[in-house]
Amino acid sequence: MKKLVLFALPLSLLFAACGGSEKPAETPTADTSATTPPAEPATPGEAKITIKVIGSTMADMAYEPTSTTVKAGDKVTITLINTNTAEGMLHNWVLVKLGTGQEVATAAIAAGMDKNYIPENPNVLAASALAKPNETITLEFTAPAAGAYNYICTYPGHFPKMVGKLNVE
Ligand SMILES: [Cu+2]
Repeated sequence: MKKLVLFALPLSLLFAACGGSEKPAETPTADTSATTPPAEPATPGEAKITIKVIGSTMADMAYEPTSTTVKAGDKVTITLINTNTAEGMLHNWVLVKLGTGQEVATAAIAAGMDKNYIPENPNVLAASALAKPNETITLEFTAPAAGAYNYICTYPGHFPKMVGKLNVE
């Protein structure tokens, strides 16, 4: 007798569970299909980025911002604004492979002023001219493959004060 009751109980529970779980099961399915359609166009476009050089001494000079993001294959235009007014405060914007800033900056000194302190180095991916005090210059290049890169100023003594990170998605 006791066994019968015990057997009957789980059965009724099963039915109750089935009836109750049927409706909630439909809702998650509908939710998942609703989140799939919004797709972002992956086509590379144009990225226009303005970077200022702030500060007026070797101690406080810096890029602003110190990090920025573009998409792989983007036609990137960097507008470099040298806000320094002190004579001799020249700056450039050189895109280098991540972590190679010191190597490139050292090679830049050997390259000299005649070459805008841009060394012939495989770690250099793009480089602007030198911006004089109060000067604004632009540089165009195609964003490299996805990953992280550094941008540095190769004017002697400005690295590692002047360093930033370019993230390519
Ligand atoms: Cu500089």
